[in-house]
Amino acid sequence: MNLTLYAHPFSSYCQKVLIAFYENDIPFEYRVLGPEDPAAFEEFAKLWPLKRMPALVDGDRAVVESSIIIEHLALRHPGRVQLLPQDPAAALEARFLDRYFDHYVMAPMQKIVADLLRPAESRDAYGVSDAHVLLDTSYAWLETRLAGREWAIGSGFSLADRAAAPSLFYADWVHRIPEQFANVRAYRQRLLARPSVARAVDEARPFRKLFPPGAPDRD
Ligand SMILES: N[C@@H](CCC(=O)N[C@@H](CS)C(=O)NCC(=O)O)C(=O)O
Repeated sequence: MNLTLYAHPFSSYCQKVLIAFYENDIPFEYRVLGPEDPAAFEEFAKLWPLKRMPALVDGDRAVVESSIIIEHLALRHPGRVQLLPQDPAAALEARFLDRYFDHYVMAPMQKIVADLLRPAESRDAYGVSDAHVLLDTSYAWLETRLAGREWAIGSGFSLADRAAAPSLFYADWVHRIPEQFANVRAYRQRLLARPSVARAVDEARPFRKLFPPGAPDRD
C-alpha cells in the first residue's frame, strides 16, 4: 500500500477523510499542509490547482474531493468497517446524506468562518445572515430525520456520518444547535464518542486557537 494524504488536522473536510482512514486503520503517509512544510503545499498545489484539501495519492493516481477519496478507499482498500454500504439503495441514501451535510451544514459553517477571516471592509453580512438561516433550516430537517436513528442511515456508520461529524462539530461552534433539537445534539455527541472521530478531534486540539471566532471551551 502506497498512500499519501495531503491534509491538515484542523480542516473539516480533511477530518471527514481521516475518520475513514482511522475506521479501518489504513496506513498512510501524512503530509501536513502547514507553514512548517512548504514543500508539501507545493506538491499539493501541483496535484490539485484548486488547492482545496484533502488530496490523496494512491500509487500513481491522485484522488481529490473528500467524498470521492472515501469512495476510493471503500473500493480499493476495503477493511473490516464498510465505508459505504454494499447495497446500492443504501449507498445512494448515504451519498444523499453526505451531500446534505456538505452543502447544508459544512458550506454555511465555512461561510461564517471564512467571513471572519476577511478584512472588515470586505465582509459579507448578507451572505453570513443567509448562512445562519440555512443552518437553522438544516438543523430542523435533521431533527426529524434523526428521530429513532443511531446514525444518518439505517445500515450503520457510513460516508454520511463521516461528513456529519466535522460539519456538525464546527457548525455548533458558530451557530449553536438549539436545545429543542435534542436528536441533532445527541447525534453530534454520539459522533464525537466514536473512536475514529475522537481521534481526529484530538489531533486538531492544538490548532483551536486558530478558529477565527474563538473556539468555545468545550468538546
Ligand atoms: N469539496 C471539497 C471541499 C474541500 C475544502 O473546502 N477544503 C477546505 C479546508 S476544510 C480548503 O482547502 N480551503 C482552502 C481554501 O478555501 O482556500 C471536498 O469535499 O474535499
